[in-house]
Amino acid sequence: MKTVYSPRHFGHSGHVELYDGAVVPAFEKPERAEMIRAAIEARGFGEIVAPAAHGLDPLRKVHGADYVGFLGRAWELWTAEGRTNPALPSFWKAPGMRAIEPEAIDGKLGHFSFDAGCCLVAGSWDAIQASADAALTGADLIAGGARAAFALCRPPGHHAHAANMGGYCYINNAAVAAQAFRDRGAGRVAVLDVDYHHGNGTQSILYERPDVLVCSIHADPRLEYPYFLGHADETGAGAGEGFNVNFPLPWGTDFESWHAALEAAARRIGDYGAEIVVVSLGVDTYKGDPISRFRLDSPDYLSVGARIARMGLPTLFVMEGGYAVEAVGLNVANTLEGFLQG
Ligand code: SP5
Ligand code: ZN
Repeated sequence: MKTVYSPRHFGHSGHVELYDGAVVPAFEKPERAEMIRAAIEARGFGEIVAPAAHGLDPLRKVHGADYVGFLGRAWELWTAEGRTNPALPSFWKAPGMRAIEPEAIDGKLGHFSFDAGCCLVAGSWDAIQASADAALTGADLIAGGARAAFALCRPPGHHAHAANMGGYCYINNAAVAAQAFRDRGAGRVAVLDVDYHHGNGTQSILYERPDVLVCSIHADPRLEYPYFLGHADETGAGAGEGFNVNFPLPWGTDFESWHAALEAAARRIGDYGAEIVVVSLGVDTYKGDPISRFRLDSPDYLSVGARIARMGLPTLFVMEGGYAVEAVGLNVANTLEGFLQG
């Protein structure tokens, strides 16, 4: 299995988030991707290739053109006012206020975000584009006949909505890849999101579509981020009714309970008749994750990968979360090894 990786992710460094009432260095940091790359190299899974540039058109198929334009210009607009801090949003519209894009960058930052978990620094946009290109290059490999590919995306994507960044995510790499598969002729695509957090962006983008089934296993939004989406009764809308499946689980969930949800999701994807699966691979389900509360252990990820393999589908792994830096490489590599042996 090839891995698609770019060192351009390092451009997204020195960024911050609002956490426990303080502005702190983001848990989503460059060392994560480097630990994963090192673990993949050490296991010898296959070649590590650079992403090919796909331009912005594939991004604009799932995101608003105004939002993509904002991401491209935000740092320039922010620094034009003499600032050197990361461009972190802190003003949002409430229901009843008007969704008119402000001219001032401080207003734009709030208009195009839903939390203070995403900021932009000088190299963020370049890293964001490289991350999306990694997912698209992974999709190319599978379209070219590979059984599987691993897009080592950083920054991650599954929280990003069509026109809002949040939760460390800017461009929804999984949705971009799913759309790319559709555009290349796949009839039915599934997204399986195993990150600890609900894939609110992916769900939102694909909610009214029957051509992409979205299944997400995550901490219950009554308890956990992103709080405002990810309940079990969210099953899709319009033509997409029945094509969104959420598996919210309580804090403290162990591997046995978590795996039962994976089994149900895998069966649903099989029943759907998916031709390809995009796996939003977060390993923040790990017991040692600093911001999460599930209890999977490193060997469990071998079983996760093996169950994904048993779906028997061409599989694109897209990297999402996982913040226990010392274990993130091991946990991702175990997932991929379980898949390759499964
Ligand atoms: C891609 C991804 O995994 N994004 C996750 C973003 C999570 N941001 C909010 C985390 C909130 C953690 N709350 C812990 C409070 C106890 N100190
Ligand atoms: Zn997560």
